[in-house]
Amino acid sequence: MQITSSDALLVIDVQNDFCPGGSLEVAQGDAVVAVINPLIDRFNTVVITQDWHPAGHQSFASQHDGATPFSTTQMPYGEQTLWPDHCIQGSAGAEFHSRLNVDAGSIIIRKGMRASVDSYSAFFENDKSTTTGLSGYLRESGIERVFCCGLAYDFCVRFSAEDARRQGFETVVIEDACRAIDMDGSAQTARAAMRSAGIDLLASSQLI
Ligand code: VGL
Ligand code: ZN
Repeated sequence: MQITSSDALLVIDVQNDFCPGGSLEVAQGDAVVAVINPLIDRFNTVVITQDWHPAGHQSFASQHDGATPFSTTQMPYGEQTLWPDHCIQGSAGAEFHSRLNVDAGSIIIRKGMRASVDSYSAFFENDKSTTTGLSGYLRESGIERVFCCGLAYDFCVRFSAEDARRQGFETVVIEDACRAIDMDGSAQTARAAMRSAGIDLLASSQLI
């Protein structure tokens, strides 16, 4: 598959808290950096997202009496997984991985900033109606196809890819440039859901 000027690379949440040693660590999360940096050089448009929560965010298990991380609760907008505190605005855990080539990015989109609503997708918050403006940015940049990579495959990458597709972009997930949290088989569920949504799943070696 050939990369063209109407393609964008969407680099999701490559932040310290999702890397080994972070509060919501993803196994080998840091390994994506060596795959993503060379990709960043090959796209004209590179969108980098940053999970950016206020302290006391309602997606944190610590904010719900007796709740443990990775359990679920009911929010006004539907079911929500409760997470360990992570990616708190201004903290070291919210910083990008130190070797990610953030300087080559065209735009940085922050998400999850409202205390009462979580945001997995780079396009919409979990209420499915509040937008980040990313769709408009991509359209005005002449983008027709979006390539997704980063952390975590089964949450923010999956939901961003599904929204990209729903917004009418051709959508590709570069699987070796992702790592999954994989709770209760969520990586396999994500893969099947993305496939049936018409999202292409491929390896970085298939890009020329
Ligand atoms: C993410 C859970 C909570 C992610 C962000 O980047 O996949 N997952 N916040
Ligand atoms: Zn988060």
